[in-house]
Amino acid sequence: MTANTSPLKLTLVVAVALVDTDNRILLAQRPQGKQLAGLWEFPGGKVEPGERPEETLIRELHEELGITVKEPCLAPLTFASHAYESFHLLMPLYICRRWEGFVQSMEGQALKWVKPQELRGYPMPPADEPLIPFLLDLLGS
Ligand code: 9L3
Ligand code: MG
Repeated sequence: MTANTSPLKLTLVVAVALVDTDNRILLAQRPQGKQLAGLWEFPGGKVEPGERPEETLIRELHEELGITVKEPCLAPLTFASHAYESFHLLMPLYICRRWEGFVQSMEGQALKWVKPQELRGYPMPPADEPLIPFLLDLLGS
């Protein structure tokens, strides 16, 4: 066995499949200047120290999309993970069908409501792409 010389930096990021009444899912385009710029992701962000993942998601949805989500509306769906060169991303995906307010781009990011069967047409970060089959199963293709 080889000794593991570099500690694995684990980064916890939460993401959400926001689903509207037409069964469409919201994708957000990562802005220029950020890592993975131009790719379409399920909205979310990094869990800050002292936060529970659900609290992170509520905060991020408010900051990025201007909507208010209540914790019981967030149902855990599955996990994604991806090993980048400098860290390992662990990303629980939640589903959310109920929120207050209108979804708007608070940080200048492009937003798109996408039918499940059209998700594959949007280039995604490597952690997000493997989540598509779960959503197709859940929402129908
Ligand atoms: N990330 C991947 N897919 C997502 C989200 C919300 C985030 N659906 C990745 C991109 C970055 C890291 O997580 O490598 C942290 O995200 P951010 O804080 O740069 O948005
Ligand atoms: Mg984010």
